[in-house]
Amino acid sequence: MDAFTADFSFVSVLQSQQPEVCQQVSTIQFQSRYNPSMIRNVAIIAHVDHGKTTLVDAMIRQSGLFRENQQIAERFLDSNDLERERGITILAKNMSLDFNGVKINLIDTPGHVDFGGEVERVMQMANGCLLVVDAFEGPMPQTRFVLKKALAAGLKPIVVINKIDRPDARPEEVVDEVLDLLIDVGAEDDALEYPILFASGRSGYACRKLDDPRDTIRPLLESIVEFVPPPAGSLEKPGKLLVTSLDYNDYVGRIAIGRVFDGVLKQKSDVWLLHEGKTPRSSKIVQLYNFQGVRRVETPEVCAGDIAAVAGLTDVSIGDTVSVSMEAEPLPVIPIDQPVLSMLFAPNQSPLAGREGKFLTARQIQNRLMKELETNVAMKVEPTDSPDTVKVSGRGELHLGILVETMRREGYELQVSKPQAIITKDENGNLLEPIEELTIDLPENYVGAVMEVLGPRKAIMENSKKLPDGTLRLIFSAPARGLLGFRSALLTITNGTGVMNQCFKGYEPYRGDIPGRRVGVMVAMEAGLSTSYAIEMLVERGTLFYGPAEEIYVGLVVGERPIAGDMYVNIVRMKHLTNHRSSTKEELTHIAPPRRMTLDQALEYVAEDEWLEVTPGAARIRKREVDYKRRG
Ligand SMILES: Nc1nc2c(ncn2[C@@H]2O[C@H](COP(=O)(O)OP(=O)(O)OP(=O)(O)O)[C@@H](O)[C@H]2O)c(=O)[nH]1
Ligand SMILES: [Mg+2]
Repeated sequence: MDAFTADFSFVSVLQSQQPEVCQQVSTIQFQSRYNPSMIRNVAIIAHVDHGKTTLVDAMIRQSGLFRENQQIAERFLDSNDLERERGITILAKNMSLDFNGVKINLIDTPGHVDFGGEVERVMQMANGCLLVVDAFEGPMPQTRFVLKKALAAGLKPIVVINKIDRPDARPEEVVDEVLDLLIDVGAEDDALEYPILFASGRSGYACRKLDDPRDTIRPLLESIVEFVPPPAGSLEKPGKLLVTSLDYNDYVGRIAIGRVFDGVLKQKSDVWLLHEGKTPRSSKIVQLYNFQGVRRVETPEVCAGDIAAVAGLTDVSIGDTVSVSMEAEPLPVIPIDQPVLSMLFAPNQSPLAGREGKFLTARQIQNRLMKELETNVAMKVEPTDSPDTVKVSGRGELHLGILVETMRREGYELQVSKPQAIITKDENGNLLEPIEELTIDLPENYVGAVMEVLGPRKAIMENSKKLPDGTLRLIFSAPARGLLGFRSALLTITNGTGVMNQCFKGYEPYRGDIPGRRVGVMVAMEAGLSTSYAIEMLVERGTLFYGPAEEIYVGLVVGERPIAGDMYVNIVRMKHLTNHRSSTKEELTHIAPPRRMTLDQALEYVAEDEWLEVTPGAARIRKREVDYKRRG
């Protein structure tokens, strides 16, 4: 194991919150009890990839939490496998540091639009936020989204123009753009009072002016202490905590996390769970923790202002108030935006079902989904006409895709449908559909080709501008359903140079039919093992998804063809007369290898009359109904 993997596994342990293992690593002393005036709760918010996690990383490293010679993986906070593989944050995370006797609770949030629910959820833990903006890219759609959410939650931002080490950084212009954005979202009265800092999370420094020395992250920590208001709340009032996150642990079960708004919560004490419109439920705090660095540490009490984790509360959910008194009013909850895309989830019914998975039945799948709902607040699960099938709704392709990927890794097999935009009606019965703001940065010469693809998808160009490096930024409004699968189309059209971002804008009148994007597919009409003989004949008619000697069943989508319509093909055909099955790779060296789709690509590709079969090792697309008339 090299140093990197070693450290990563070590940090995974940290993140799985097993305090005993982590005890040795912290050199910093947290006080056992902080007065609310000595606490700052800060959410880090930004557009995807603008450097939130790296910045939090720098603050934690420089706060003396790790031994000096200790090697810690970059962005060690993005600790789950999918986060590391994709280089993005999926779940918001809590950690804290002690800066000159002030406890700073940091909440790292995901920047990808699909995980916006996570950002909304944790806003209520914070009293201020760092609005991080990339010094080259400037404010992006999600910057606006998270800023609006923060202002709505009453958080005043500290603006951090980040990545100023970038050779193409243009920090002064980006400051102006951020001020424009602040005015645009209605924060003009205070906009000029917000502190602005310049930083490079990766190089580990922050400064108030561009020509200040660039050697430490301290100015950022000082600004937090100075500018973020300490949490309100009185130590005298009865203890009250608002649950904003849930976590699990094999030893203690469900763990509720949130800020203590008033009073003191004590270990082993009896409490009430309150929720607007529900009768109070009596419960008990079995274990109590607060955050010290990247660890959760058991503590006899947590006081107003601090963030606590509580184990032992049966049936606690996000949005509940944990209260010492039954008579107290439940704390208000910020509403979460509605999902915009939905997909059907059912047990895998393919002929190859059950070969790889551990969990196969409708009941197992639905229980897993119910568990997901407890923490994934922006997700919904509803029954359908078929008892085996449920409709799962989320914020976007990635939100749903990550769930499917997580389930397959846990050993589930399932089949899912093409994601569909959730269409509603206004009071007059007119159809409304989710509309996204789409931003595309691309070299000028590809504009024509991109417009050609976006036209039929009912996108309307709203704005365009030239960026300092000569690329163009085009801003569209487009139906969410028209953008399904657009990301890969854009990459193909622009030879990988186009960058797109989308952000939910709102429900608007339905923009009319969008023609299917796929031309035609080849569908297997016989079951068996694919043969190189058949493949050799079929490659002339399109692109195949399977190579020789693979298991094929009737109805499996085995390739794509450039002509509209489904074509039923025999990919298991053997050479006549000799009846010789040739499946050796050598004979096929002159034939292009099959196109293998990742789960994400398959989710984009699957059509309405098909299922995507997902198992721990495979993602196969198949027709729901096999058209027997057209076979053979
Ligand atoms: N040049 C430069 N690159 C940086 C800096 N900070 C982060 N990056 C790079 O930017 C990319 C994104 O960094 P992250 O810290 O994961 O960004 P994030 O905002 O947490 O991303 P999400 O959580 O997925 O929204 C990584 O490739 C980092 O190495 C910086 O200060 N300078
Ligand atoms: Mg991150």
